[in-house]
Amino acid sequence: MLDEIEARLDESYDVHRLGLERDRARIEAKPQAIRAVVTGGGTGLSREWFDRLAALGLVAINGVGTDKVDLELARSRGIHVSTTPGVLADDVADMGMALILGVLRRVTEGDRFMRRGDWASGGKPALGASLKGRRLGILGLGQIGRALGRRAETFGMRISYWNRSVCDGQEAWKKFGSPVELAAACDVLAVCVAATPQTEKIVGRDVLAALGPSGLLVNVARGSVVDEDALIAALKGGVIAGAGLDVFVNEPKIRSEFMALDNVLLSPHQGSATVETRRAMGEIVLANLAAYFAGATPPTSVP
Ligand code: 8YV
Repeated sequence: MLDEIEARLDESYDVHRLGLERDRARIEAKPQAIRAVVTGGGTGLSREWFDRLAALGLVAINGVGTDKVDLELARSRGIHVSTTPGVLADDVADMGMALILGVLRRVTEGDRFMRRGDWASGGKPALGASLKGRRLGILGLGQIGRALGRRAETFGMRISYWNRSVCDGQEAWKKFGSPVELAAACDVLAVCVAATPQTEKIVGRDVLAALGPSGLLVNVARGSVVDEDALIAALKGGVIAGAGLDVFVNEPKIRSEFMALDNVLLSPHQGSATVETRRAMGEIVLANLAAYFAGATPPTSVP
């Protein structure tokens, strides 16, 4: 969260930050005093904390993902869960484009090449690959998937998608019946699907094999929707050509194998991490807290 949002939290509330040693001790000494929790989409709130916070009435997520919060448990205790919808899809889609461009045009590789002094000493940088004419498959056509498709179209990419439910108004893009069929028909597979029990490891060995040895995987959704064992094996064994990843299963302590792979562009979960979007997200978090503490329903609580 932006400092300015943190400061506004401090102006209105008695805030205890779990990451600060002294605050943590205060929370642990009197957990029943905590009435609302602000957390990240990738962090959520563990079952253990739910159990300890007896007076909890709101979990305000600074993000759109609810996969790290037990919604059933919240519902059974009458606890509101709010998110920050409608403000972050464009930036996450931009990150998707950044990863596609970064890998296909070898941006970080070129940066490393120059810093090593290889250019100056007569080395030849490797050629990249054009976006124009390449087939982009979008797995999950929600707001982020659509925003990515629109962007990629202007780069000359050919768009197709898979989505669990019917998507109206998307007739121009070809829809495939399964993730495997989509992967087999595209060069770049972009994962934009929400993390649910149904989408866990939806990108597994079969999808990666279908994507093929010149295929590229991009993930701006959640680590859990990709089988990381299968992905690491595919990247090592040439089953796919490369990957651009903004999300991982065990953030921030990601699998060390990723660091050793040259054909992967790694990003530390930065999809929504711009000043503008984090400001907009922060405003929504503040609005949800204000409503809850005024005795009203938080405006963007999950139904
Ligand atoms: C944030 C996210 O990076 O929206 C989400 O679910 O994961 C991201 O937008 C995260 O919530 C940080 O607070």
